[in-house]
Amino acid sequence: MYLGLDASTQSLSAILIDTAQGEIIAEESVNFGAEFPEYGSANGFISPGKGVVTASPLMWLDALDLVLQRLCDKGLDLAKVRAICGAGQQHASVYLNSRFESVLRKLDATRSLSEQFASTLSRAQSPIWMDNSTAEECVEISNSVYPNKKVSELTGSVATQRFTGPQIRKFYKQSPEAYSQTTTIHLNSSFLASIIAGSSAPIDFGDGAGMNLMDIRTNEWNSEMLEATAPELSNKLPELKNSGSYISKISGYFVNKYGFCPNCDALSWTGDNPASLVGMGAATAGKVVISLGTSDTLFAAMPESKTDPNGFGHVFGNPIKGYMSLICFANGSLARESLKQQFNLSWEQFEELALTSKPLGNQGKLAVPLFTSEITPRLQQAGFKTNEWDPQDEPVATTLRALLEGQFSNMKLQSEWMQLEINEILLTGGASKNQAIAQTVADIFQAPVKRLEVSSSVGLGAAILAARSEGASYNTLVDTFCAPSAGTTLPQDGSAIYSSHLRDHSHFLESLENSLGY
Ligand code: ADP
Ligand code: XUL
Repeated sequence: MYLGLDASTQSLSAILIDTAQGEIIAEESVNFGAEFPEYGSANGFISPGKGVVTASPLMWLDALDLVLQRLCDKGLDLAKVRAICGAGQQHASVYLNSRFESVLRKLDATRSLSEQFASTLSRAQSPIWMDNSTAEECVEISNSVYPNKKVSELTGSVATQRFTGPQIRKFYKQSPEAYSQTTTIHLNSSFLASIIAGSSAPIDFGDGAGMNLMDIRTNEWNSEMLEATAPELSNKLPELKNSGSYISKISGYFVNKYGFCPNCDALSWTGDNPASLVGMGAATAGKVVISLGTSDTLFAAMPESKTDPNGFGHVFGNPIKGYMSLICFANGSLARESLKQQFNLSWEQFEELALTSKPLGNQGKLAVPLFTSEITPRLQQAGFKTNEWDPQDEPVATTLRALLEGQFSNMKLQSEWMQLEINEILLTGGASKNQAIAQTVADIFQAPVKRLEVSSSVGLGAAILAARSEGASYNTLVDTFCAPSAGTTLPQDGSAIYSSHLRDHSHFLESLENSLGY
């Protein structure tokens, strides 16, 4: 058996696969907001203002303990797990002091992880991918080292607010003493991999590319980018390695507490999007994935690195081979939830209303959700922006359709630089089961939409990387675990409407960029 862990924005999930039987043995999930109200993070994070968005790494550790406990409570024999891999929300960084390594080596199975690691943090909260408080640092970095075009060619992205380099620079400027007490900076993924291994883990090329610090051509830290970011940074970063690399045998903590075998391998983790690429069976070129988790993302394998001339898209390492291209939208599930709450709807009612609201194209009533500042394109927070119509004068269904058409028209327009030939779309993430959402994706992209049976393609991708570490072939694992679920394919509708709709949406976005761009 192989264990894949998915440490996402709102939850930590586990999936156990049996490659001999070709079966998924168990899926289990712990929601941060519901299980740990003491952290005050209903959706997995806190946002105290000024674009700052953080989460407690101790909350992630409590969730790790709880999800493993739940697997044990189900009667699963974790001694059969041969290797563990995982994936974390990208860009989130964890700041650790000199006690970290010694606590890692001497973990006590009678105490919780959070209790033991509390004293190892040199920064109590981790900035996460939703943070956009580093505009100044992005400008400083690109001014002092290379112009943004070169930063993008070198690191895969222009200097980007949520990326770890600008976040580290802000921490160094605001809290120089705490920065100097920081001996190691991990990502969410490499931090949790370290805990499982009981020793400091590497950062992989998938997640490393989300930092504005790694040279995507050589997969090494770039010394100029490091120097432009903060002093002594090269001493504080772990080494870089491929995802799913062997770190060590599992820490004794997990053997004693949850019954893992001491021979179980602890592997290096990756980011949630690179893992999802693997778990959707899309790590080889030709398939396009749209993931609707807390963030909405669109990504695809890319044999050669090609960067976004507009500066919104990213290139990350692909855990199987080569690269992946990605665009990420901040007004994803949380924007849909916002309207769902405002109109007091269940997801079933949301689905029904959005599905029945015809005609496609919403008779020209367009919308761009800006409940939080958008990153693709860069637009300031401004609520639900419409092209001169008032949602109060319209049925709820019209507003829901405007929201969904707005989200996916923007996604289609922003994906053009990737020059993808889209013959079908693989849809995943919490919102992918919603028929109205899936149908809107099919219509706007004018391609059929397929979905997988598993709820977490991220966890499945991690479990596949774990199985691969013992020699299983990726193609065989994909054939076994990643077949689209029968009966879930949705064909597209409305081709004539959507070409003119996209043109109108593009003009609307341009007008918003003139007034709200940052
Ligand atoms: P993450 O991995 O980022 O934590 P998930 O992939 O678990 O996120 O997706 C969580 C999101 O899925 C929630 O924010 C919720 O808005 C959305 N969601 C769950 N069920 C539905 C549904 N039936 N329709 C639309 N959205 C849904
Ligand atoms: C990708 C991004 C998000 C996070 C959280 O660049 O910021 O998709 O990985 O899911």
